[in-house]
Amino acid sequence: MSERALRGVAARIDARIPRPESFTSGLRGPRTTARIGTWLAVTFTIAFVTGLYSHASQLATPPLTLPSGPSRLYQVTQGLHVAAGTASVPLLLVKLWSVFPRLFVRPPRAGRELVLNLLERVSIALLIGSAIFQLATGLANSAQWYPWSFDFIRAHYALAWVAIGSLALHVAVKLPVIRRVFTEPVDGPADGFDDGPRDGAAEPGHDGVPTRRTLLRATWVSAAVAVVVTTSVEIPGLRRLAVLAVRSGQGPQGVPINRSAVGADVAGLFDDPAWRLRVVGPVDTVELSLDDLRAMQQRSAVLPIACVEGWSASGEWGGVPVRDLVALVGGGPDDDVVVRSMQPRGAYRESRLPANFVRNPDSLLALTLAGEPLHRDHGFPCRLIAPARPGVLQTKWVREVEVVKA
Ligand SMILES: Nc1nc2c(c(=O)[nH]1)N[C@H]1C(S)=C(S)[C@@H](COP(=O)(O)O)O[C@H]1N2
Ligand SMILES: [Mo]
Repeated sequence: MSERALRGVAARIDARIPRPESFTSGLRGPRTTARIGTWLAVTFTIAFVTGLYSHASQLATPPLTLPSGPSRLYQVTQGLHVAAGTASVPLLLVKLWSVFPRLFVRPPRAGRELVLNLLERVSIALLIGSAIFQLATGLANSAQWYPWSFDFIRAHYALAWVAIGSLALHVAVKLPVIRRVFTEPVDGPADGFDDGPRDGAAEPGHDGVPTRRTLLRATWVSAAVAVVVTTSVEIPGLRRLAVLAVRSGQGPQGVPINRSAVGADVAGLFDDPAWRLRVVGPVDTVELSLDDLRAMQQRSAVLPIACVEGWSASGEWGGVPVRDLVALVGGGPDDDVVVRSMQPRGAYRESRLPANFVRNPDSLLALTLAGEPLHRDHGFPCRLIAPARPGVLQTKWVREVEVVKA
């Protein structure tokens, strides 16, 4: 093909790609984008900080000592994490809509401008890509749907750094525009921008086109509704509104079930009369029957199960403080405890309780919930329940407790 013919083809393709002017809604533009963007920066920062905390909580040996109280700490931070992510979905959709025409700005021809333009586009592609990835995988996770083959925790954690890093860069680059936006009125004429209606389009607030203020309010309301209908949080009255939540708060003994005894392959093991709890320590190893455990000093505590997936529910648990078991086998106050389930396979069959959690008297090897022996699906004959701890670490159907050096 001759160069002329090539140019002809290129021109025809170019003519078919829309131009920013092809999009006529006057509701788009910096005054909309920067306001929604500010909210997104807030929700992403909340999700990032609470996500880091959740990630650290789930490490076998966290890099720093995390507090074992107040008992609802993890319930609150993980509730915030899921709520912030959920609110981000409508915010991100409206924000992407508001900047969509800018995708079709033709890049500069050459030189320094072209390089800078490409760099900016790469950073925005990273931001949008990682943001969509985080929201999609997080949402699927809270719906207990795992349609992928990669390790969710590692991928969600790694991409969190990409998202927050490219977000910080983006805010820094856009800071002059953002500052200007907040000095201009939301609606009506503005000095600083050329974001009014395109030729031939109706102005916001006229001829049936809503004002920017209306668009922004509708966006805030959709974000709030998305959170309320999906997040089954323990706020009185709110749970009944969570019609789209995966876990409603129903379940035996008032607490939902994550994995059942049959699902964990422990049916036939958990009610074996020969079951004994093995407690392994630096000085002694003892085997305790359920009656032995019931004969020990009992303690009760109201503690939540707070699943990483975002649901949570509190119950009154009764049982033996873990620290009493540690003392029984000669462990000390600075020892950690590893709790092992009789579940034959699965990621959550073992967890480690750091020493400061062991020292907390509300960390229980629970035998009862709501005053009754544990339901088989809540971990009969006994389970770990400790304050300020992710649900995944509240090991059910416990077989062994081992005292280990921190
Ligand atoms: N052995 C074992 N313990 C487990 C699990 C598991 O799969 N196996 N799931 C964990 C998760 S993810 C949660 S949220 C809680 C839920 O406890 P519940 O089913 O009693 O509400 O149990 C935890 N303990
Ligand atoms: Mo969970």
